[in-house]
Amino acid sequence: QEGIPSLNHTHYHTYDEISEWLDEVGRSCGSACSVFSIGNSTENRNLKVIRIGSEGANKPIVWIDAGIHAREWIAPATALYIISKVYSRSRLNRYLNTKYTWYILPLANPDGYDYTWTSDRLWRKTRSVHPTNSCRGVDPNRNWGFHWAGLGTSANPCSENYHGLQPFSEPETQAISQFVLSLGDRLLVYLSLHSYGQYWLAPWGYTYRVPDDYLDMLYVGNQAADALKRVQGTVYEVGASSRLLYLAAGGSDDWAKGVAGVKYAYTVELRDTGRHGFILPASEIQQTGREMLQAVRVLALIVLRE
Ligand code: ING
Ligand code: ZN
Repeated sequence: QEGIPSLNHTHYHTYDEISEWLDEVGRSCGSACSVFSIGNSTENRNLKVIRIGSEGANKPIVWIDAGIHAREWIAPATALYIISKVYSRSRLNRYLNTKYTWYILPLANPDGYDYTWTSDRLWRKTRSVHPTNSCRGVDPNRNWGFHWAGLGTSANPCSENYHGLQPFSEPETQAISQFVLSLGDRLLVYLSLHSYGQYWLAPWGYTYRVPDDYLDMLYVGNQAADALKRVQGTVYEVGASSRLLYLAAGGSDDWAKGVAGVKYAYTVELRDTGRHGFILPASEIQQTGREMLQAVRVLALIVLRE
């Protein structure tokens, strides 16, 4: 814990606060981490990633992104919690950071996130402009280049599930996908944090069929959910997103598995199950973070031993 600036996990933070904190962490962590931008949003905000653990030629990589959807505030808050704890110098962390390189992007849709603070708390999409239409934004979880514009997406720019004019039309999904591809075959785990519902979701989203190695994914997902439950009893359901939720093509985990070839690609729907929904009280950030951190650690340990 020593060394990096602390962050208050009892309330949510603005884009500027998060951005500033990440830079401070980057300045103070020495060689143990590095903070850099992988691209820019439509409104020119940085997409800031933190790498934790040294870069080693053969080290496996865990990727975590959060905030693809603007209104799902608990997702970035949980990513920040994980960053502040995964970095701490406990024996387990030292072990995990020696074995793995972690890449975490807490705000995958910074324009949308900022907009939820200033104008519309329930905004979901990006903030890109479509000249032929008054509605703004694309659903960044329907915009990825795998079965793009398939089932569960919309061609209507005013829809919450608008897939955009083409795959990766959004600078955010474009930049993230390019960076994820650059990580190559050392990338073993892709996690995308959303809310809400308490689900640990595996591909596919574009079809009711499941991947060939679905049982492996289910096994690891169940281990993560069990670890999460052991912390304070919170229950997450594990399964394919098309079966537990609905069909949705062009999602990031489908792309991570189908195109980037990441075996363990999941979308996690964090707390709660609907009582507060997207407006989860800030008093639940620490508990959500604590149980999720444990799930992620166990997942990493299992995948390593395989
Ligand atoms: N849910 C996800 C959504 O984008 C999902 C569900 C997961 C779809 C994985 C596709 C792939 O609709 C939320 N809450 O965003
Ligand atoms: Zn979402």
